[in-house]
Amino acid sequence: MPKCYNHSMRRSFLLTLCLLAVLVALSTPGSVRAAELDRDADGLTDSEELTRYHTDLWAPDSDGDTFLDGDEVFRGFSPRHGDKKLSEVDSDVDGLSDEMELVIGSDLLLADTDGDGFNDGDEVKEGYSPTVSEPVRVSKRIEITLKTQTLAYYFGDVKLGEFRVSTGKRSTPTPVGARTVQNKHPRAWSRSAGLWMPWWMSIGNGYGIHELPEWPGGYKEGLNHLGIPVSHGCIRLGVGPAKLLYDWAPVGTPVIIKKE
Ligand SMILES: [Ca+2]
Ligand SMILES: [Ca+2]
Ligand SMILES: [Ca+2]
Ligand SMILES: [Ca+2]
Repeated sequence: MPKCYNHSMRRSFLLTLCLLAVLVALSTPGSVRAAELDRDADGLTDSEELTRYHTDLWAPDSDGDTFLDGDEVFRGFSPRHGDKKLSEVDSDVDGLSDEMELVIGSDLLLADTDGDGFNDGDEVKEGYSPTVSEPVRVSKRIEITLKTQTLAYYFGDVKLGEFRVSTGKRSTPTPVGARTVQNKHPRAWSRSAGLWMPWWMSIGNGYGIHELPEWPGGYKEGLNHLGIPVSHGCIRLGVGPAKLLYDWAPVGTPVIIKKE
């Protein structure tokens, strides 16, 4: 009799242990699973939809343009604004595009992410972190790689973007080295070359970064020259990127020119 009693006690004890194990297994990794859950199967996890993209975690196509939220993000389009690109929309009108906010880590729908009284866009423009309420400085810099004919610009360690450029041809090469933006002019005239240089940023010794040049007769250097070193030594940028960089980089911004 006591033997039987012990046996049933042991069995219920083992059953309780099993039940506990199942409960622990369901609760602890459950929070991890919830973070990775993609309940509308659109390629974005629930937590990404809630905290990063501010999309509908129950609707795979939040803006109803027939494209899935995840596909839109993957291809650089906004999942909240029809056929607009992330770089073309500024959801919270704080001066930073949705694309920039995602790269920097600030909130798409909060104009003042860190709640310090300064808008995200103003903080980035002035060189402060928009995600830390203390006045933390973040350095800006421009890097040009001659071999790849590319220009990248950075906010701290974060690469904000990269553009194709045209640097100096073999007979008039762009010198490698570390420089700074020394002065700026929206439309500078080159007396030596006889051409206009829109969105001019001088980096010293007559060299500069500017938009594809324009001749007095109205001819503008073609976009097809970007990616090929054909300039007199300056760094030429396309229409769009030139003004973007001009507005973004204050006088004093370091400019690093590397061979490769
Ligand atoms: Ca989802
Ligand atoms: Ca969509
Ligand atoms: Ca914004
Ligand atoms: Ca702020």
